[in-house]
Amino acid sequence: MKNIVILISGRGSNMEAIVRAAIPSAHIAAVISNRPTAGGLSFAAEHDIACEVVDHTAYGSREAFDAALAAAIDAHEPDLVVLAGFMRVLSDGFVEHYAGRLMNIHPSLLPSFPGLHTHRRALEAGVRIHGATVHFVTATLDCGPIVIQAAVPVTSGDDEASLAAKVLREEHRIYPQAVRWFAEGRLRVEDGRVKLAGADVPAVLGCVPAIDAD
Ligand code: NHR
Ligand code: GAR
Repeated sequence: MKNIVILISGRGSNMEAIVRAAIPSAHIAAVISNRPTAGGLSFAAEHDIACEVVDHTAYGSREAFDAALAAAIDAHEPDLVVLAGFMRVLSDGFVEHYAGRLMNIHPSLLPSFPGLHTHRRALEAGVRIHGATVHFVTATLDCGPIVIQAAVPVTSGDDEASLAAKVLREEHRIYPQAVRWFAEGRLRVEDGRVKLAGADVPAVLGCVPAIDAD
């Protein structure tokens, strides 16, 4: 059984998807938020998962916040720490401490659009394919080894909200899958790339033309 600690900042729908997946080899030991008002905390409490808040506004520096956050996390002896809509950039020391056991979901097809406001930037860039990426976290923001990605088409009627909704549906599919692979001990990182032990998942992807029917 692998102990998993999930970090959230808001709604927590990815955390909810991971909890609902009821992964046999994964125990969700705690949900920790940096915001006391995060909506996801009530879902976690209702499911009898230990909930904690480490409020970043109470700390004078990023390092002080990260040290308090790490202490709260380590009390649960995690095998894996999952960032699920967690919105604070983490210091190099924090990332180093959790090397190989810290995962994030990012709402774009990395390496495109690292950072914030990914759906708006994808629309501005005119990409025809957008999506989400689960990756291991390294010190360089949104640059760590990729575990799984899912793509969605961008269509002419899309705005930021519709695109975010399409991508979020895929996030809820791929994040539990990535956590399951980790919990089953099937992931390893070699030369900066993720290897999956056992059968590969079949991948099917169409192409999305530039001409949309209006
Ligand atoms: N930390 C490191 N070192 N490396 C990564 O890859 C990280 C990370 C921390 C969070 C998630 C990430 C995302 O998926 C993530 C990956 C927050 C920001 C940000 O700029 C950027 C990327 C991500 C999360 N946050 C602002 C900050 O000053 C605060 C924004 C807010 O509070 O709303 O930290 O996109
Ligand atoms: C998700 O789309 C996640 O990919 C994104 O925020 C949303 C959180 O939703 N993460 C980031 O933008 C990280 N900077 P959730 O709280 O319902 O899981």
